Amino acid sequence: MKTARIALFPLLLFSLNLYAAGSPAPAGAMAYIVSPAHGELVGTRVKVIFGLSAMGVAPAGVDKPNTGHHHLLIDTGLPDLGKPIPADDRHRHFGGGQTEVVIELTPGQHTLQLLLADFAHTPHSPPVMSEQITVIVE
Ligand SMILES: [Cu+2]
Repeated sequence: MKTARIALFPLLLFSLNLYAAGSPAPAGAMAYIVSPAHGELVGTRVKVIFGLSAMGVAPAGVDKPNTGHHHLLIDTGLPDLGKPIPADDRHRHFGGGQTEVVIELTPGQHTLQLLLADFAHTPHSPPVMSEQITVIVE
């Protein structure tokens, strides 16, 4: 009885871990912001162009290996990478497979970061994200 319990414990931990993490990402996968550039002076309407290498874009809900959809994090750090990304003004989902967006920003300094996630909006394992960049809105 005692042996069985000990043997089950790591198995349970392993399956919980699988459940929490998103779909696997291939080695070398990278998300990046094509535009604007880090430190760029921009207007209040900003076109953000999303870049992705070594993976493909697929709409949310489509469970296809090595794909995901973009999320733009605005003025916020990374969310919990083991859970679906929240959906609000600071965590914008592009579940249609979009690769660019025009956003409105107030004058001042803002941060932007891309985070790819799988069909269920959970970041990949390992996570595929861009650097966080800063833009200055005039
Ligand atoms: Cu999403």
